[in-house]
Amino acid sequence: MLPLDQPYPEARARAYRNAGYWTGETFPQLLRKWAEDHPSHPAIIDASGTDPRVLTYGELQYRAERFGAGLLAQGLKPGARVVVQLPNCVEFFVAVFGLFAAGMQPVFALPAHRQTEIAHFLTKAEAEALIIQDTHDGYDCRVMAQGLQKQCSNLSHVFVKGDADVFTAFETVQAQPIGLPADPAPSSVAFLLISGGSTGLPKLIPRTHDDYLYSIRESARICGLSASTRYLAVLPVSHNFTLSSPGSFGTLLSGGCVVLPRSSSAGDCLPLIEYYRVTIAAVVPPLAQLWLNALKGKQHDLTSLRVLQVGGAKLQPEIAMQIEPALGCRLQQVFGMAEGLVNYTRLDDPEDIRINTQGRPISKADEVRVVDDTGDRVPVGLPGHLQVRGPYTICTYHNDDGANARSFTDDGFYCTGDIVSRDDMGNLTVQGRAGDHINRAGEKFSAEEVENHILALDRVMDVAIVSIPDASLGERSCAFVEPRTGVSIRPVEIRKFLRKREIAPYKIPDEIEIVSSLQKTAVGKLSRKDLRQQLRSKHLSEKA
Ligand code: J2J
Repeated sequence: MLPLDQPYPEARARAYRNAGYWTGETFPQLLRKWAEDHPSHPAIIDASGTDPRVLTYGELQYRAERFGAGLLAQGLKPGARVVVQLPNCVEFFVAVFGLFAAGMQPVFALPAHRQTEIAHFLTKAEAEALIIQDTHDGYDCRVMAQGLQKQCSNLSHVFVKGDADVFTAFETVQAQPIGLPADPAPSSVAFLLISGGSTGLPKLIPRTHDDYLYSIRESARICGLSASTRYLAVLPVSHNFTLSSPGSFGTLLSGGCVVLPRSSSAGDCLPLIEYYRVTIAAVVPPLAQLWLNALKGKQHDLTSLRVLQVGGAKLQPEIAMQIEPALGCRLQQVFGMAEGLVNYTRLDDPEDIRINTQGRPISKADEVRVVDDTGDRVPVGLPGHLQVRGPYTICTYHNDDGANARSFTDDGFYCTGDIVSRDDMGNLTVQGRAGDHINRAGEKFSAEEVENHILALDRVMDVAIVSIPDASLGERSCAFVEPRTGVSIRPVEIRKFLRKREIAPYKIPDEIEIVSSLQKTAVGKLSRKDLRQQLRSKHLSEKA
């Protein structure tokens, strides 16, 4: 098995330790400490089902360690990697902290992922186990797991929350917490996150206890978290934003309480804010807009809410402006990435900064540079490629030489793919993306990944996928499809084919245009990037 590693150069690692950024703590150790410090304080309120379930810190430790011991009793060994695909529920936290206690590494999949993506994660991570819910949003994850067992020879264990059918029921994975391994090294990899994907398939992001805990600790401080924090986890709990900015982990680290709603809708979330006196919530821009609309004419007591964080995609200033008056709380913009760097507008920043920028980095040790195409720095205020190196930004993806060669500079900076400008205070404003990736309401995927799926259709000669600005989603995707000579194909057939290929539904193109020739639809012989650019412009001018 390829070892999991995040090789920060020795000199930088030493500097981060000496500066007190990396404290040597680890997740399993912290869970024990939290449970000792405030055992009966609620850690999680799960309001996703019919009856709310409350888990105290003591119970979280108890259940997590028993679950971890249960995994060992099932024959899994410390060091095993386990893909976790659970919606927002108590079991997510039991599973993840249980895996930490058993010395195993979770791989965080999103609920929207389907068999194709999960197979890719299982294979790339060499994972032996999968933790799922029985069904989610009408999709039967057990059927997916059966397919995965045939597809991935390394998958030996499937644990199911709910009706387990032929698999092992999550609730039965329990044992006396004896024989749990010693705490891991703080510099070791705690888990793998999934990249949004700029080219090709999603990549695996190894994060260490040291680096992740630093980013969470500082995020919690920047966002003013304390033991009285009630954090509403609106977006999927396994996404980096919801985990760590400051997210559920930041809330637990502060002794606060995480509230889990049934869905992200205003109808589910606004009453929960009122009922549980939620103090902070995090959403993507399209959701902020939906909440604003839902608030019109409706009375909700949102006086407990201190901060609404908006991130994951660009928040337009016109929407940003409406948030504070409508919700009666502070707007905080968050521009982050699973690879590391997270920027926040600070709660006491002037209004102009809060509305018009995506904030500045967490740490003064974040080395941020904005460069032109040749790698030279651009002057303050001008747009350029964002590159970063620092105490919680990765130096490598797992098991992906191609991506590693593309994504890091010789001096170890991560090339984010974002085009930003920076003001003289260090605040960043996101101007766009250099690569061809689509950010659809905060859910990202690469054009190339979906193009490759469409190219698998016999009747397709060529295809290009582009992002189109969309009033409610931020961006939507449009596929230009060129059929082979003498055959025809209809958009509905392409959609059906893609659904059969078991990919996350948000990757299925919102629009499909059949064209006779891609190169003629654009003009001249073009690079892929320029072709996409021309198609996008043409589409926009036609619609206008
Ligand atoms: C514009 N683009 C943004 C923003 C992310 C906190 C918040 C978000 C993420 C996240 C995260 C943006 N304005 N405010 O991990 O900890 C786009 C950029 C970025 C990519 C990363 C966190 N916030 N983006 O969204 O790994 O293009 O992380 O490079 O999913 O989302 O996506 P992801």
